[in-house]
Amino acid sequence: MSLNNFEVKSYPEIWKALGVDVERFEKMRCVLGDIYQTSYLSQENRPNSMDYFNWIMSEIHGGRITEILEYKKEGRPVVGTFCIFIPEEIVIAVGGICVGLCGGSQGPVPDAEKILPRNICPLVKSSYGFKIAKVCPYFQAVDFVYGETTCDAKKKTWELLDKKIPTYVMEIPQMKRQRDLNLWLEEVKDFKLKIEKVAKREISFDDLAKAIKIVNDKRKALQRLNKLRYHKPSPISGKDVLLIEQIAFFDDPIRFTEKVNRLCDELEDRIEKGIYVSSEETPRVMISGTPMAMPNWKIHNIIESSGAIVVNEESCVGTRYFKDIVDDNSKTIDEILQKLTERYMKIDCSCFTPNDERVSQVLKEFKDSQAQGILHYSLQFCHTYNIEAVKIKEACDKSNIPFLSIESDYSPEDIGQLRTRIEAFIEQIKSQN
Ligand code: BJ8
Repeated sequence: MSLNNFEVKSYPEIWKALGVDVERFEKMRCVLGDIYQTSYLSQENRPNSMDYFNWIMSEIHGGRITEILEYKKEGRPVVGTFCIFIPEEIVIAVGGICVGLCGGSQGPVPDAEKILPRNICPLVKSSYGFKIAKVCPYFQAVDFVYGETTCDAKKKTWELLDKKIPTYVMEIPQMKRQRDLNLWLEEVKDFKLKIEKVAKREISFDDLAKAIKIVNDKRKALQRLNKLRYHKPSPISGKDVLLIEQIAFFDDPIRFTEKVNRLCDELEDRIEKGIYVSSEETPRVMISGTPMAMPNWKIHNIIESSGAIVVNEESCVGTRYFKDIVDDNSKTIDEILQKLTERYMKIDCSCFTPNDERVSQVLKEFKDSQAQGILHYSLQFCHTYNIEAVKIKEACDKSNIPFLSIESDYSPEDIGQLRTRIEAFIEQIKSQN
């Protein structure tokens, strides 16, 4: 796709039927198209298989929405989520669709700030703002949403969101003792009952086993992609991998897996032929911290336009989403639910205390990705990640790993200041290697 012919396509009729504020959304669509064009299509030497993901972006507000509306007509539930703790396998098991609704854009934040306090996480404000301003076709298309009790900003916002769209909440334990695992298993079972009730059908052993395979395959494809980008020099940019990790939250899982695997085949071929997007000398940065929901490409844009490359995202839009798969060796539905629960309890979100496994995981991924420095990214006012950055820094200091901690929101105001700090960090990496 060339630099000049990209646009996020317009579907005013569909949006109108969904109750979207069409006039305002039309402007947001154009802005997204422009940002995508300058951030993504200006990259040189992209793999050809990125064409599929360009196409997904051009159809992000139409093609996928049309598919989702078709599923709805067939009575398949469409569930909006905000956290990788919501077990999508159970939604897929009833033939439903899971759509990640985390907001990554500044656009609707002022709408949210008319109601919510200003000093809370931008992800929560953006997500809530999208709903109250009616500027997200996905939010308008879902039947209901499932929140969770991970952080205070989210769990209290669900109470307000429930007035706009039915909002159910899963209780996520804050520790990982046996009694917490028991509680989580009960929550997973309740989630299954709720989804069955909405879909008006029971989930069989085969349904769940099939869904687990679909999601395991998706996570395995993402693992494969991540392993390939770890190659030094990298055959694909960090920005492109971030985009794919973001698309994983709303694309059809089977098609997505096939396209990611096709891209991986191409990357293997590139590595064999010595085709890369960076050189041996390009500084390699790993990002660790809070999720970057689409279109939050700010940090990647700065790093990759400053002569470095991002080689890993230790994040929920990143490895935390796909590093673990469900053990598929079960004989009964109870056993599957137990294994599913165990898999989800491996998520090392900073909402847990203690959460020392995350520190080890960060160090492991740093080594695996052949990174040369860690940039800890925390969304503004995310207390748990901000505080946990202290422990990550201690571990980096001990191992002599260049470390930079950044706290930012979605506004473009801090870009200049961030660029100065990131460029200095890249210089530090260069001087230490
Ligand atoms: S498992 S990281 S997706 S909760 S909203 S905690 S950034 S203050 S997103 Fe998350 Fe699930 Fe954990 Fe992952 Fe902080 Fe903002 Fe809260 Fe956030």
